[in-house]
Amino acid sequence: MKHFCLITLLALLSNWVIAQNPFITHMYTADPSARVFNDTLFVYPSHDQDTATKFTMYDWHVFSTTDMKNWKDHGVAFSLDDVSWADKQAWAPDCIYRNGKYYFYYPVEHSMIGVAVSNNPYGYFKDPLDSALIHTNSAGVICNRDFIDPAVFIDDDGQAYLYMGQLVVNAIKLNEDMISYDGKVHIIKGTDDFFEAIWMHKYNGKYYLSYAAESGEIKYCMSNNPLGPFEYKGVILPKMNSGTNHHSIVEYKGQWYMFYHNSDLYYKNHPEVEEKFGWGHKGSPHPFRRSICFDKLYYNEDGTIQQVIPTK
Ligand code: FUB
Repeated sequence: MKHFCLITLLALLSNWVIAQNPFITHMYTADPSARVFNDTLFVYPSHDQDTATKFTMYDWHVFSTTDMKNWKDHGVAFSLDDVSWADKQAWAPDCIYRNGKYYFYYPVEHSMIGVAVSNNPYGYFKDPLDSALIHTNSAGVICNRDFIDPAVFIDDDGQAYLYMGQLVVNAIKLNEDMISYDGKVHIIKGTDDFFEAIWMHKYNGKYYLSYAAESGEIKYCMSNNPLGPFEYKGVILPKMNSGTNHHSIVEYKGQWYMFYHNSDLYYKNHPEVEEKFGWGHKGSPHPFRRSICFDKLYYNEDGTIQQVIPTK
């Protein structure tokens, strides 16, 4: 009995991780989408394998906190094992709540977006369609590149949008059921140097589209309309030491935060690998083991965003 209690206690403790940057250190995580559901902040990242030398990812964990210090790993929320129509590249996901259910949008095989549904924010999610929600061939749009990095947004009037893409920002209007759309793909204009990792949020009535630029920085633009056109505003996060840059922006308990990833943990765990170019430098190496971080984000009085300073 004593042993059982000690083992249970240790197992519970090992599920909780004390905050720091990176704030998840027992596994590699990337591409964090942060969401607030019922006063709890949830993070939906992708999961870099411990030995990865490519973006070979297979499943997604969910993490949560109520104090920005103690994080709970809820374990695998969804996995490619439960996707009948794809078997590789479980990349950057996102999740949203609507009408009593949680909708988990996930990209696979660098070209398709799926949706999985659960009654709670940490899964386990189930694929109701048994096929992609959208893929580059079904979209009927020529040359809008790959559908990756889905970012979901529900406007105040109840219309839900799903943004996705690499090199081109694509958006669809989701139907009320959140697992189908009206058949049209909108191409969003006004970004500068757009590469990938779209995030959409609204602040004081304005729409903010932020993204990873080809320069490696996170940049943003603003509009009065969720489908644009947008006006480019500037850089809000420097290039990281992780090859890729990917972020999300969320308000929690009155404070705005930016979540992002870097490869500090990988370099710490692998001192034999030289961090050749360091923080924010052009041409940094491209480790496929990344770790999620967060820092506070502030707006200026005119609604523009101040550049986030990454803390260690
Ligand atoms: O994690 C795989 C890919 O790397 C994501 O889809 C991109 O945004 C980049 O972070």
